Amino acid sequence: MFKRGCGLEFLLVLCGLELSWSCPRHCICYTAPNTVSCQAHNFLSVPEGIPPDSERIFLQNNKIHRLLRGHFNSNTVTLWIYSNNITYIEPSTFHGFTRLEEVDLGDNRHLRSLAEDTFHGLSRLNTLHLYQCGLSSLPSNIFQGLRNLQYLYLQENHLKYLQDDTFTDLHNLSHLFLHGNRLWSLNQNTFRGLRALDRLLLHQNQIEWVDRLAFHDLKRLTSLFLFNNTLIQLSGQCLDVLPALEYLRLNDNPWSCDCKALSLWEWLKRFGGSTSSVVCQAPADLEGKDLKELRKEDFPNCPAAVPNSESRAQTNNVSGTVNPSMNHSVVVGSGGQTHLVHTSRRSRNCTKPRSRVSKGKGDNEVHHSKEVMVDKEDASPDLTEGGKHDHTSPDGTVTRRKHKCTPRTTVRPPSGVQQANNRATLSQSLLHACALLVALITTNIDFIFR
Ligand SMILES: *[C@@H]1O[C@H](CO)[C@@H](O)[C@H](O)[C@H]1NC(C)=O
Ligand SMILES: *[C@@H]1O[C@H](CO)[C@@H](O)[C@H](O)[C@H]1NC(C)=O
Ligand SMILES: *[C@@H]1O[C@H](CO)[C@@H](O)[C@H](O)[C@H]1NC(C)=O
Ligand SMILES: *[C@@H]1O[C@H](CO)[C@@H](O)[C@H](O)[C@H]1NC(C)=O
Ligand SMILES: *[C@@H]1O[C@H](CO)[C@@H](O)[C@H](O)[C@H]1NC(C)=O
Ligand SMILES: CC(=O)N[C@H]1CO[C@H](CO)[C@@H](O)[C@@H]1O
Repeated sequence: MFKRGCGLEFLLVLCGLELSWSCPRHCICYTAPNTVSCQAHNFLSVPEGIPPDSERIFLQNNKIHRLLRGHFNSNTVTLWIYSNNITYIEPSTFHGFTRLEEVDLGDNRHLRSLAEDTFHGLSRLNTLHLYQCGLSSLPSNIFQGLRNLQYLYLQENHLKYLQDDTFTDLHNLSHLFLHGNRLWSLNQNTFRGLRALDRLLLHQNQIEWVDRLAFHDLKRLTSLFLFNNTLIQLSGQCLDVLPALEYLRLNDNPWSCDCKALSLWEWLKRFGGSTSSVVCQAPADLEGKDLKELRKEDFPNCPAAVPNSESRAQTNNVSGTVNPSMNHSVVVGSGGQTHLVHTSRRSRNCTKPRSRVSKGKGDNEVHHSKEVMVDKEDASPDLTEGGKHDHTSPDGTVTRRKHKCTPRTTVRPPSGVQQANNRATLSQSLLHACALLVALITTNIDFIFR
């Protein structure tokens, strides 16, 4: 009798575990790891009844409007909620979520702004997707304390300006995607602290201003994309501080190949990695030529070498002694917009404000049609995680898989879905098997114990 009771209880517990695992309506839940999958079901809000022990929550491709405290549980490790219509995230939504590793909030175009402390305390956060969120600015401490963050996706927002030290705590950051924004300047401390950064994508912005020290902490940077900006000039000294650089894209900028281009020309001669074309837009006699193909004779009457020692001294000095109350002067940008520029900073730029060049406006068209092909190539580089090792062939040429970098509006197949369906049917058949077994045992019990 004892034996019989024990066996039954065991079976019931086994079956009961599967039964009691609640799951929100229209969602699929499964275990190992505990997952709730509610994607693409026109949810207008986060469904109720998400089991508190859920580790992975998939809510992408719905129409969710708001994220509030209490919607999720601090056991969450992975949260995908991209391609919804989130307009508001309560600042405390993720507070105390110390297990959270990946958050995908991308493609929520009406989000527009985030509170400074939204991500505070997420010490395990590894990947943060904020692409296509309509962000026009970032609060200054928004990434504070995210020491484990490796992938930060901020592309295709409306960012005009990045405050100094925005990324300063991100000592582990490997990928920073900022392309397709409206950035026009990179300052001395814009990227301070990014000592592990491997890829910095800044293409398709309006960058015309790069501080000479803008890249000074990026000792491990291998890829720098600056194509399709409004750069007229970039001093070789800006790039000298990048010892690990392998891939540089500078095409589709209105380069001026006068004496100011000499230091870049010299840098390109020394550089052993892969570069794009650098097509000159000015002066008239060099228009359409690639800076890389020019010879020394193409820079007649230019002051001998780059004033390297002079600028380095200046550099060292400036980095320690920036006067915050310095003079301002107004620089009128190409689009007629005015920018405030610190006068003292001008002496250590790597670039030249666009307004300084008086000619070459009409040359834009020629330049564009010439470079369109290159740009198309560059528009979809293979730069996703793990791409690092498969986009360089032994001879050093770069091969690219197309569309790897396009935003995930068409979604990666959530790794759980297939499994989810299998699991659902599996647990059902398991339930049937259990019922059958229990029935069998109870009906034949006398026979068994006879
Ligand atoms: C998304 O939200 C915004 C702001 O509330 C609204 O104007 C827009 O119509 C919504 N879009 C969809 C597709 O629901
Ligand atoms: C940074 O990344 C490495 C692995 O790349 C990891 O071992 C380390 O724990 C991470 N976090 C910090 C704070 O360095
Ligand atoms: C350059 O970027 C802008 C957006 O900043 C885009 O509209 C334009 O098509 C791009 N130009 C090329 C040649 O790709
Ligand atoms: C810094 O600049 C001052 C003059 O402004 C100069 O006397 C000094 O030698 C400079 N220091 C360095 C390290 O270049
Ligand atoms: C600003 O510049 C002007 C002219 O260059 C100068 O006379 C003035 O002293 C400067 N002001 C400050 C605060 O540096
Ligand atoms: C080093 C360098 O290129 N400095 C330039 C910064 O910009 C000003 C004009 O705004 C130039 O005169 C400097 O030569």
